[in-house]
Amino acid sequence: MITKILITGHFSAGKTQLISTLSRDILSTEVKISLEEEKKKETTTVAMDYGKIKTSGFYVHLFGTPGQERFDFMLEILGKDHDGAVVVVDSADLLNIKKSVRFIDFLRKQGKPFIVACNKQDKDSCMNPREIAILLNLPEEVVFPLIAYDKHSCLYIIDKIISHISSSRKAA
Ligand SMILES: Nc1nc2c(ncn2[C@@H]2O[C@H](COP(=O)(O)OP(=O)(O)O)[C@@H](O)[C@H]2O)c(=O)[nH]1
Ligand SMILES: [Mg+2]
Repeated sequence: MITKILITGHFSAGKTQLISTLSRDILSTEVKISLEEEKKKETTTVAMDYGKIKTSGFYVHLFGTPGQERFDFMLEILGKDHDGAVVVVDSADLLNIKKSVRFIDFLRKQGKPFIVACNKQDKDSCMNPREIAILLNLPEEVVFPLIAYDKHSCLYIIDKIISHISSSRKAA
């Protein structure tokens, strides 16, 4: 069984990091960015990230979107016919968490299963998944911790979205 998973969320949440930690053969469209954004990092995704992994018998295709509103046309394109999505948030950045609401709204409209991955849990200043679930008004069952630098942590997130997809299909 082949599964297509959308990796989305606001700029600098860690979407590209998640895909590149999981997949050795990542296709990425990173370019140098604007002066304002450069305060956060040097490059950004302008079209998409793509990676493929095999886990628990599934081939999983990961499609990462850009995070800024000016690239929303890519979200519309990549957001078509996926099986489920992971919204990555920067748990150490309240504004980033709040900006993830528009991705959640987008996914809700599509009626597809999604989870939230609370990235950068290695940072002292981060909020925990429970706090983030409350802030985003989501059930705790769909909000999970992530350290995108760590492969096991990334695989845990993929396991969670796959089981969420499976249970949504059973319920349908
Ligand atoms: N401390 C910490 N930094 C992270 C983690 N994941 C990503 N980053 C950093 O956060 C920044 C944004 O990551 P990136 O994957 O480019 O974000 P994207 O815009 O969502 O694709 C980069 O500087 C990463 O090195 C993490 O788990 N912990
Ligand atoms: Mg990126």
